Amino acid sequence: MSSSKNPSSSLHEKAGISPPEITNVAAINQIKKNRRQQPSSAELIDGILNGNITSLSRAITLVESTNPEHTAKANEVINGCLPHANKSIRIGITGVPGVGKSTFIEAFGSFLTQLGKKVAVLAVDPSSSLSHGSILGDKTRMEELVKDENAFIRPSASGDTLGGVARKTRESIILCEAAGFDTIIIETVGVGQSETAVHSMVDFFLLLKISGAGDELQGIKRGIMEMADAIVINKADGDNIKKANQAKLEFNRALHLFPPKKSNWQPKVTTCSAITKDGISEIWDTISQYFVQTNESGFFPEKRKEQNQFWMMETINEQLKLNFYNQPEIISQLEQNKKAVQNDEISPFTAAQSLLSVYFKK
Ligand SMILES: Nc1nc2c(ncn2[C@@H]2O[C@H](COP(=O)(O)OP(=O)(O)OP(=O)(O)O)[C@@H](O)[C@H]2O)c(=O)[nH]1
Ligand SMILES: [Mg+2]
Repeated sequence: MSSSKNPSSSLHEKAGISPPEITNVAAINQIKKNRRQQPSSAELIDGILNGNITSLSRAITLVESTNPEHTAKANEVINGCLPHANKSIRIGITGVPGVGKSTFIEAFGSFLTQLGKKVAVLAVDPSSSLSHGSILGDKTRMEELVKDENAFIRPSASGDTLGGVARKTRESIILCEAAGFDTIIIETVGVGQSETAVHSMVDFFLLLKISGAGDELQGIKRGIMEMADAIVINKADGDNIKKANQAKLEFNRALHLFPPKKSNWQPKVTTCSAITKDGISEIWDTISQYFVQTNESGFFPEKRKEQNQFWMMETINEQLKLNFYNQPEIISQLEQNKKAVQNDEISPFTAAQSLLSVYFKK
């Protein structure tokens, strides 16, 4: 019996029956043509520098790809775009789910495009591989902005590690800037370390809040308060206005207790409504003020230089870690060593050392 010879294959052909000819020549030619149509990196760079959105999207797809060939091409495109990037303001926006980030970005982004700005919206959300991209998920909340030809919205790269997602977003920032976007908004959910990652890739960090029952400062992480350049109390409309103003007072009082920032910028607290659009223009005034003040003091360009160095080191750390954990020898010995540590058979230090020496002897 032929199936016993090769039980794993389901592609047995009976002798005497010739395989079907591939007849759809037109389809094959189309596939070949499409392959040829993949633009070269020079073409992509050219397209991006001319503000072509298709080129921009294609380049971001390359950045997000895990295929080494794509990564190499993405690197060429990024290097070609780098001299044309940097002329922008990068704004990070964070806040817990439901605070109104998407609605706010719709209102704020539309306000900016009406001022003649070109706005790109990106996201860092390592959990979005589950929800298929938080921004994409609620593109309906950004109906106006999605249609706006001066806005570009890209959902979060579906993610492996936070480091991976953050790197992809940072590279996408460069591409967006080279394509002429002068205001970059990076959204993140208030989960885990993603806020710290976003903070280290933006110039201005905005924390969205809503007023609660007078216990505004409860449960808010000190680290996030320290990172914020502005705290905006959203949903200040209808019956909520009074409570929002009280929250504003409370946050202001709390912020004054923090030591001065390295930027010498005194964080501002404002209220707004992403629905009525009250307070939206004041937020832009605050950000513009920050831009002027930190450029005059030299802090703005200095911070970007520091961030570049930070991301260089992060990339090295990330790659080293990946390389270590992907070695077959490490994979096969790691679990064993973990168990031995758990059972007190070996000290954590010795266990780590033995794995590291396996790695370094390679
Ligand atoms: N009254 C009022 N409602 C608002 C305002 N902004 C947002 N909302 C409502 O709050 C709800 C959540 O808004 P989203 O914009 O989806 O909030 P989000 O922070 O993006 O939420 P996630 O994407 O889940 O993290 C929606 O029902 C909005 O209509 C506002 O300024 N005033
Ligand atoms: Mg949202």
